[in-house]
Amino acid sequence: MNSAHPITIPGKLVRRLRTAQRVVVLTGAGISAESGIPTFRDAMTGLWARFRPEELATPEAFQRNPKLVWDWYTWRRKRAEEAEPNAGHRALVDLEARAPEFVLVTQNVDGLHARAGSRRVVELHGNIMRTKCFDCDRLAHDWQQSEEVPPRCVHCGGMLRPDVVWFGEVLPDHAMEEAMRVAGQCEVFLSVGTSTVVEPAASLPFTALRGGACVVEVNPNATPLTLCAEFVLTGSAASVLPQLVAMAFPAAK
Ligand code: BV8
Ligand code: ZN
Repeated sequence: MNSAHPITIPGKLVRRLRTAQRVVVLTGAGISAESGIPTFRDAMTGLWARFRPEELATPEAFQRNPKLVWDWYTWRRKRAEEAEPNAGHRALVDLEARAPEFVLVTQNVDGLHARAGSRRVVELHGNIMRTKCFDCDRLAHDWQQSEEVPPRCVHCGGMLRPDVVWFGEVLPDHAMEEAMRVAGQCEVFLSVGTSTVVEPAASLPFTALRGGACVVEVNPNATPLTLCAEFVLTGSAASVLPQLVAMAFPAAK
C-alpha cells in the first residue's frame, strides 16, 4: 500500500489529534521497513536465518559466539547507515513541530528518527551506531580494524559490543521511566510499526489506555493491541502517517 491509496481516517481521530496538547508516539521496526531495514522478525536472513532474534540478541549468545553476534550487528549497522528516513519518519517530524508537547519513544536502534530531524526521541533499546565495552561499559568511538573480531576495549581489553539492550538486559532506567510517565499522561498515543510483544515497551500503549489517552495503532497487521486501540489504521507507516498528519494539520503539508 502507498500514499496513492488513501485510507479512511475518521474525522473524530483527526480532531482529537489536532486539539491534543500532549502527544506520544511509540515506534517499532515497522516504521523503518520502508527504508529497507528488515524488521526484527525479518532480520534473520542469510547467515543468521537459523537463529531467532532472541537467540542472538543476548549477552549469553555474545559470550558463546562473540564473532557471530558482532558480525550480525556489523551487517545491521551497515544496513542502517545506508538507509534513509522515509515519509513515515518525516511525518513524525512534522507532527512534533505542531503538537504542543510531543515525545517520540522508539524501540528501534537504527537512529533514523534523529536523522529525519526528530528532536525529543527516547531510545528504549539503545543505538546500533554506538559501540561500548562488554566489560567496563565505556563507549568506544573508534577501534583498530585489527584482525581480532570483536575488537578490544583500549581501557580494559574487554570485547566491544553494540550499545543496544539485549534480551535479559535492563533498559536504560531514565528512558523507561520517562516513557512510562509520558505514556500515562498523554491525550493521544500512536503505536506505529511494532508487534507489541517485547516487554517492557509493549506495556506502554496499555499504560496510555489506563491514563485515558486515545490510543491509535498504525500497522498493516494485527497485534495484541489491535482489539484495545480506539482507532486502528491498517496500513504502512509511510502511507498512513503523512495522511494523518496532513489531515490534522493541513498547513503542515
Ligand atoms: C528485560 C535491541 C528484565 C536489540 C531489542 C516472557 C514473557 C514476557 C516477557 C519476557 C518473557 N521472557 C523474557 C521476557 C522479557 C523480554 C521479552 O519481552 N521477551 C519477548 C521475546 C517475550 N524482554 C527483555 O528481555 C527486556 N529486558 O525484560 O529485562 C530484567 C529485569 C531486571 C534485571 C534483568 C533483566 C529487553 C528487551 C529488549 C530487547 N532488545 N532490540 C537489537 O535490536 O538487536 S527488542 C527488538 O524486538 C526491537 O527493539 C523491538 O523492541 C522488538 C520487537 O521488534 P518490533 O520493533 O516490534 O519489530 P517486529 O519485527 O517484532 O515487528 C514489526 C512490526 O511492524 C510488525 O507488527 C509488522 O506488522 C509491522 N510492520 C511491517 N511493515 C510495516 C509495519 N508497520 C508499519 N509500516 C510498515 N511498512
Ligand atoms: Zn573496557
